[in-house]
Amino acid sequence: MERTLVLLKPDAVRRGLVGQVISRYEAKGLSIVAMEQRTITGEVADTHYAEHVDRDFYPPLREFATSGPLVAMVLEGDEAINVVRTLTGATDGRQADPGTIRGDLSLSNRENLVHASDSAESADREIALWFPNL
Ligand code: 3AN
Repeated sequence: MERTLVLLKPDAVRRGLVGQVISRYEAKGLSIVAMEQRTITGEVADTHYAEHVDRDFYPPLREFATSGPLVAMVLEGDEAINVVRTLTGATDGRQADPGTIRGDLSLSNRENLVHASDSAESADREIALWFPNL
């Protein structure tokens, strides 16, 4: 069993897609271990996106990530990290494959609905950041 961190970003909450996105992960067989809606500060965004803080695209991403409530969750299942990345689809919703969450529901590379840990190391770091009591 593996655990991964998923964020349903502020666009998912604003667009009323939280239930639909969670349903896809649940239907796949993943379990929700923890889940909470939060509005984050810029400092939390900087820690979460530590590897991107110096990139050109980071200031608008920071603005977006802090623009309203998001839903953070930990999902668990066999090969959960890769399974969730595959269900989520490529970063740019315009290029993501149909059938994926981003491919079906996003037309943007910033407002792409979901964040999902990209490796075991990222999952450990991100779960500790978002849910330190797990
Ligand atoms: P992913 O979320 O698919 O792992 P990362 O980690 O490369 O993608 O990027 C983190 C976030 O940064 C993306 N979810 C997206 O919101 C934003 N992002 C990445 N690349 C760009 C870009 N070229 N322009 C705008 N936003 C971007």
